[in-house]
Amino acid sequence: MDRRNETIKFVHTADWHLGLANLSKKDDSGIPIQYICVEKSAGEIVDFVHSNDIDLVLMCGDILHTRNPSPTVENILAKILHKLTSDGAIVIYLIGNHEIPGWGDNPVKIYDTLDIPGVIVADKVELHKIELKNGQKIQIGTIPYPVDFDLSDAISSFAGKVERGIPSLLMLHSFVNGAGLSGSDLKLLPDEPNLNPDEFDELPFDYIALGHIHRYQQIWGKPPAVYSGSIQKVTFAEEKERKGFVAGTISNPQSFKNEFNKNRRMSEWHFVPVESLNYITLNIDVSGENNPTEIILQKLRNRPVANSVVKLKITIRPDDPKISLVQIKKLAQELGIFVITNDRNIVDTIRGKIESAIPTGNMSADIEKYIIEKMPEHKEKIPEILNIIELLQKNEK
Ligand SMILES: [Mn+2]
Repeated sequence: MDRRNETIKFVHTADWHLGLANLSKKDDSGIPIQYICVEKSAGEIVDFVHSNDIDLVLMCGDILHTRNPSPTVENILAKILHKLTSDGAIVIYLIGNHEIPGWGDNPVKIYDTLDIPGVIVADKVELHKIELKNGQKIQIGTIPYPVDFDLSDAISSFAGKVERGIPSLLMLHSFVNGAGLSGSDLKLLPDEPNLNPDEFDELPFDYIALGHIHRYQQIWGKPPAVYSGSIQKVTFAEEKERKGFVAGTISNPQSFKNEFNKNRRMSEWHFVPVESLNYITLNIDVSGENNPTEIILQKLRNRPVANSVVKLKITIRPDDPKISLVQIKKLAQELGIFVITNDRNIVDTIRGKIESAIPTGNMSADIEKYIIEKMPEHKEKIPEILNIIELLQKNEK
């Protein structure tokens, strides 16, 4: 069937950070659990691409977490790209800051070298003219993360090149001022390359696909400029966020028989959520309780926390009975919780609470306790220090 005048269907995704493993949990074969989570979310995108007959997949950068991925990570990506393109969809893979090599080639350059059908690697400012599986033509401007060029210059370079009358998209990996950050974007540097959203105003594109910020949002209206956000939560700061991708269409103006927007095609899009690893913080106050471990176990049993990373924030007093981490970990395993933060954090959380417990009001006793816990190497100086405190207190009176 000739679909040249029909709607172009696209999927827009970014910031998979495949290869990030900041949790210690691994599967039985030793693969970090987060690789598997990304692969699962990507699998949802693959299913969507196949069941909706998608023409084009826009991957807007930082799909890989590092510029030198392990063979396992490379192979997971290869499997996904193979599936994405197996029904004729074209994938454009834009290079984000995490994929820029210090020297030499980027980690997906091999797809270019091997001329893998359906995969286009976009590692420079360029206008790609592409024919899609049904014969439709599309122009795609690509702006990778700006290391050695100016963003505004890159954007304005397309002005004279984009042909009116052919659908056009822009892909960009960078920070746009005013974007709402995701909990995992909080480490962005203040001197991050950026541009103002009004620089998009009236650009000759039907849709601007953005990557870099991990939160789904529209940042400009004419043409629409949208961040798809990331597909997996990676921090507790993202507890309440939704992760997913964007699915959209660009309609040929011929299918609009009215005067509306004659010069511009009509683009529509919506957010498609995917399943993400959950991050959950449980605040549990066991101060003054006789059996704090049982209270914590009960709280865990009562919450639907499977497929989650759970952080326990426990409030406990120094004289309360000790908490059994062994029992907590055993239950966590039974419940299918991936990790209870990492070992050290939970110990620190508990110990931290003990250390910062309300002072007794007896300065000498508090200082003695502090030195024993925090500065054991100065333990033998305690009598001397306490003497000085006593003298000072006397002088005060
Ligand atoms: Mn990025």
